Amino acid sequence: MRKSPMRNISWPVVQAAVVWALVGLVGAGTVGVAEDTSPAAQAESNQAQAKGASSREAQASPAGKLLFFDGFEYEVKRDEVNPRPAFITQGKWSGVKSINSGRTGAGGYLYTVDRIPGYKGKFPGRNSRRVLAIEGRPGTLKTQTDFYLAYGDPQGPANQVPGDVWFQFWLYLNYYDDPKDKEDQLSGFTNGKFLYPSPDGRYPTYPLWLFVFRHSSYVWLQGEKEPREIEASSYQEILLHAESMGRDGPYANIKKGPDYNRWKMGQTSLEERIVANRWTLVKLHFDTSTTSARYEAWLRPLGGKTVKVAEWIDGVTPDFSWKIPPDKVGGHKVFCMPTTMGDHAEWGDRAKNNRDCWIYLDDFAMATSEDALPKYPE
Ligand SMILES: [Ca+2]
Ligand SMILES: [Ca+2]
Repeated sequence: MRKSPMRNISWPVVQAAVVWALVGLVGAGTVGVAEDTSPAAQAESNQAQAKGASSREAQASPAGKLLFFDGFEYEVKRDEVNPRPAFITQGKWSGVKSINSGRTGAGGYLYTVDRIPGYKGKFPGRNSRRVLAIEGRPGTLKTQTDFYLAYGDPQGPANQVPGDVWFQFWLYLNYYDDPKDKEDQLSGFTNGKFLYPSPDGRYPTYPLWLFVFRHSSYVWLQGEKEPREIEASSYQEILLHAESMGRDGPYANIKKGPDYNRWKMGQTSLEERIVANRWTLVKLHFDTSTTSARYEAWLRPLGGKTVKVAEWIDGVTPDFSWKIPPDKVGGHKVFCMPTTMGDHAEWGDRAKNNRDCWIYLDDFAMATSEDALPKYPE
């Protein structure tokens, strides 16, 4: 049972249901009646916001639609409890759970910053003066986190996160040893979900895909005969990993893998990885809009080149299939980011290895096609 991260989610997200009731729904109801807070209006508002920064690209891509964009150019404080922070009022996220939003059991902070300890360069986002800080404390607290920003309305329509969906964001894992010991951010990373969608808005759930960060991963490198498990070279490096298990058995099927690994889609190239103290652009494509599914991922370091690091395509990737049952085809209502990091205290010794981490994120975007995502000159 514990081998599957899909099942590990169970307890933390029990609380998510409560959050939906308290923060997501009640929160939306407290907004003035003049303000349209429907997801469609929010997406439009955010799209307009993004267009302001990238009007040329938006005009040049009539086919695709930018559904959501947040550059995190607003202030959310770390050391002040606010149950309805600017993530909701300005960022248009539908919910938030963190220590500093006053939620118990969160195990982490979510806030925005205008500087990163130890980092001297510019932020990589459009006209960026602020970025999101994701501070996970599974090491200090010796248990799994359950903190997140939520997108989408569980009472709203299906496919608010479309079946064919693109995500893109800049990510920075900080490892900074302050000589004065005032701003140490000695991140380590063992494992954690990062994008956790739900088909019906409820949690825990079996999404059609789950995007995970891992220290140990199941990769199948191009040119190699078989997939294999590998460990990242340090805890300051993160491997991308996607899963598709399904309620009635694994949908993704890596045919040369053992039963317990058949749905774990690791990187297919290690030419690029997420490493500490460097901004990396992460671009993701999930398509479960037909019975034949796909997952692709690209990484691009700031100042570097784009490298495709994962390709799992039903009908194309050899010795692999990913068939979505016809009645499950489509997308999801909501997603949460990041949710769980580290292992739960109830799982015994494993939680002893948990580590704290400081992840920074800029220009989060979700779109219906690649050409609608913000572009950054190489
Ligand atoms: Ca920004
Ligand atoms: Ca230090």
